[in-house]
Amino acid sequence: MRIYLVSPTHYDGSGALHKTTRYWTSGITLPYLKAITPKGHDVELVDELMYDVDLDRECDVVGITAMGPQIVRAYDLAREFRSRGRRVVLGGTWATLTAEESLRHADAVVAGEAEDVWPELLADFSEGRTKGIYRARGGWRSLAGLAPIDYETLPLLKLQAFRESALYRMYFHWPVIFSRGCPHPCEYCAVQTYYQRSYRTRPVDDVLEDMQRIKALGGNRILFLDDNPIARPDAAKELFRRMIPLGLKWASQSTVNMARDPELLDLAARSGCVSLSIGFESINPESLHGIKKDFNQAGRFREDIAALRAKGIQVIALIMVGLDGDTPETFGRTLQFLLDNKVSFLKLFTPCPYPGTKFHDDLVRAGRILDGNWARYDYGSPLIEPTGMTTGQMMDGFKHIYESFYSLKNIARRFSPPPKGQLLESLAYVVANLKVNRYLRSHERAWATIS
Ligand code: B12
Ligand code: SF4
Repeated sequence: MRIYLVSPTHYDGSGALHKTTRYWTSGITLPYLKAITPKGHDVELVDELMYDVDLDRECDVVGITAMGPQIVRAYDLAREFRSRGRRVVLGGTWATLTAEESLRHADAVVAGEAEDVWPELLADFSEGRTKGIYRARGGWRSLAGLAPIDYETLPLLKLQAFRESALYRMYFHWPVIFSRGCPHPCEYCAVQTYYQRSYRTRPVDDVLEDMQRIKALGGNRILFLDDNPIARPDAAKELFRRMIPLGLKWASQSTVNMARDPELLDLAARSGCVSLSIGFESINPESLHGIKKDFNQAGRFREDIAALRAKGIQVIALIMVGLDGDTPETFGRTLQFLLDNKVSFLKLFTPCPYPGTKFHDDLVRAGRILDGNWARYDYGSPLIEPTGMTTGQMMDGFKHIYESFYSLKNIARRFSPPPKGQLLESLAYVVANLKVNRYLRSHERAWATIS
């Protein structure tokens, strides 16, 4: 069969499609689905963030993935394709956690990991039938020997630009996966919900093989697409130790626990870690308790950030505002904390109740969800009624922190001095901060989409 795999973009505040001509990394969901597609099928892929989806493409099956607010566009695309006689499959985090709803928009839904059910689904489609929801079964499969993706045709990689431009080579981060899942209990999190708090790592040899393939293409900047690559510290230490001779630079998400294990942190830095996105979420212990993220221990953040900066690692802070336990007074303290500790980059979130999570279910029961339009389930929309402030105060505080954090004065303050060593990285971060400063001033709803 001819299979067309699509990663949709999302609609911006004005209802237009959010597009870009350049992106700092690329997803691997579609290349990986292509890699696990049984032989004999013809697979094409498109990421709508950068390219247009061809609604009239001659094909037998359209497979659509979706993250967060992209789900609304995914449903719209599904409708368009089905009206043209194509059969549509939806998969990914959102479709998994709302499988029954998603099936109303498609001929089939893959709920959970696709490895074992995708071939079965395609076989059914070939024979003109569908079972509706194809749920991954048989427990969490081993991650040894995952099908290798074709790195040269990553959907958002501009290979020509990569070959020709040193700036693009600094900008583009090659995606690699070390682990899947996360064992922590954070109640708002779609990841632990999807993976049911399971956690698996790939054999280090397999990961190094991916890195060698990237190096062979001239790449030396890696982005781990993991949510928590250090949940098994011994496995992470083995990986980092063996990465040292490769001489790569890498970035990742991580829990703050990275800063609390000196051996792990040292190996991370020596293996080329230059920046980490860390879900601090709140400086308020009570707010962390409310979302079951007590392991973060806000009282240690100051020391943690200092430890990371001392290793030359740029800290990207992920912070939620408007949690239960927050009051209008929390905004000022949060901003002060970010400035005093010289955080390099900030992503703010208003609480987002992703359907399927306990956080969502509790808020539905409490009647506190303000908006059921999935298109608004982005980083910065008022989706839940806060308890310690009005919704207006939450949004004003959100904008105030962003504006102040990215003001020219505070950019200068945060990078004086920059994290130890890695001066070129710091310079790149200053440029990124200046870009955000400009972007925030020129885009009304930029707050909701920084990623
Ligand atoms: C890497 C990543 C990114 C990268 C790459 C994005 C991309 N386009 O691929 C970056 C950092 C850019 C990113 C951005 C965003 N992300 Co993101 N991202 C992830 C992350 C960490 C890993 C996803 C991944 O690649 N996994 C590896 C692949 C192989 O696994 P997979 O995608 O799950 O696919 C498997 C199955 O799910 C299934 N499957 C998936 N799709 C489909 C489709 C079909 C047809 C089939 C058959 C099967 C199938 O098959 C695969 C093999 O088993 C996840 C967290 C997570 N662990 O899922 C968040 C996550 C998916 N992202 C999320 C969000 C919200 C976003 C943003 C919308 C945030 C924002 N507001 O900007 C943006 C969207 C940007 C964009 N336009 O793409 C949320 C989604 C929440 C939800 N309930 O939907 C997650 C769960 C993070 C979270 N903590 O909540 N993201
Ligand atoms: S630590 Fe991060 S990935 Fe893990 S459950 Fe909490 S929010 Fe989710």
